[in-house]
Amino acid sequence: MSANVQQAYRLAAERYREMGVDAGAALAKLKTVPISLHCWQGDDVKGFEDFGGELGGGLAATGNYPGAARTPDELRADAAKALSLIPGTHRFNLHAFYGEFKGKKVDRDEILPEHFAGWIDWARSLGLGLDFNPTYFSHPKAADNFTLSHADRGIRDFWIRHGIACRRIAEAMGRAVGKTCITNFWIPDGMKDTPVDRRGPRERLIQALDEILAAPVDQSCTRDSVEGKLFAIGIESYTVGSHEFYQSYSLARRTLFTLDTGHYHPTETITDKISAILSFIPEILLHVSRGVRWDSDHVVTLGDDLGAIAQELVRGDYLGRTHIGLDYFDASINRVAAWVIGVRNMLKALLQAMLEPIDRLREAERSGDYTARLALLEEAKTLPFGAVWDYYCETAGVPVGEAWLSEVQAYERDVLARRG
Ligand code: RNT
Ligand code: ZN
Repeated sequence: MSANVQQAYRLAAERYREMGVDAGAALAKLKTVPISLHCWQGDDVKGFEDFGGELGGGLAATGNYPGAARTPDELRADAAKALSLIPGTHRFNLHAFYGEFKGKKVDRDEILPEHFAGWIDWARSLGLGLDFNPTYFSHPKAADNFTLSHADRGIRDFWIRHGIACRRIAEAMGRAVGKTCITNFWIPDGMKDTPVDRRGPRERLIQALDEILAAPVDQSCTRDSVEGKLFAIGIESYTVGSHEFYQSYSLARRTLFTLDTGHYHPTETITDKISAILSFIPEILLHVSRGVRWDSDHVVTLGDDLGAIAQELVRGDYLGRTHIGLDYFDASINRVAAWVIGVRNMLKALLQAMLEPIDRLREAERSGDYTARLALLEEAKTLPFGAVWDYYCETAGVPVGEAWLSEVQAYERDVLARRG
């Protein structure tokens, strides 16, 4: 272990002790928090269906950085590289169209656990939990941006069968890896221009979801979550599965509820929603993303928005009830780096929150001393958090500071650059 890292940590821990904070306890806690790494950053949300068309559902991955994964083996290798540069034990989040179909046309309503056997073996070999997402976009039957709420019964039924197939796969995944797999439902359904019937699609969506959830699965292996959204490109005026729709649905049907940080008005953050929702819904799923001007899904950076989310989770003692996943796709930079930067930032934000002088802050607030609360919050920002983070990386056996970048650069040279 580097003497500098160790010495800096010793001094930092001392400084934190003066503030009433136990740095060692924070690190022990951080170690227990898994982040779900989203498969779709590795290939710009393309998936592995051989009949897959363009990225649909109003999603857009922009940029043409070379080296995107083209096969499941490449995606696994890239993700494993990223995970080797991130401290802790994490999870991997798959979309249904990332199955291994071996050149066969297996339609979305025909997918089976066997198409994910390669992923399950890989996850087991790395000790990863798995999460899952039905894919309701990039498909001819989703071309008009209606799926589960489609007016056509046949199309609706097709997507209902897809949802059921996905829950069975998630169940198999959860059972095989021994960690509950969260199945996240997001559908693109909505309209470019103002509809005259907002009610019909919502009623159909409720019915379709109810039919999907009626299929029995072992809840210890998989749990369901529903993700609301404000709008997408080409779906600007009406989203059937809005925030209010799914918040109500999850409360009524006892599913989890997914908050994606990019799915609100540009100045609206999810910080205040966490404690409000967790007052009534037992567990939430986060899609941590970064919208720049719109739901642009930029790589997550360590800023105020991320910090505030982490603080809410830590201060409210919500980590045990929150599944943290990332959701962005930047095709303009090295995709392995995009993963590493985002997960390391999520962990840094959590660590920073765990290192807050929370007892003193609470005491200041309780006694009405808001001057001290503000002063302490601001002083806490310059406490030597970086030394604690470096020490955590070093003890976890991953690169300290920017040292991970040269590993990604070497991987780009030796592996990514050789892809056609
Ligand atoms: C779309 C949702 C959804 C997707 C992924 C690919 O706006 O955020 O979660 O990003 O399922
Ligand atoms: Zn999302």
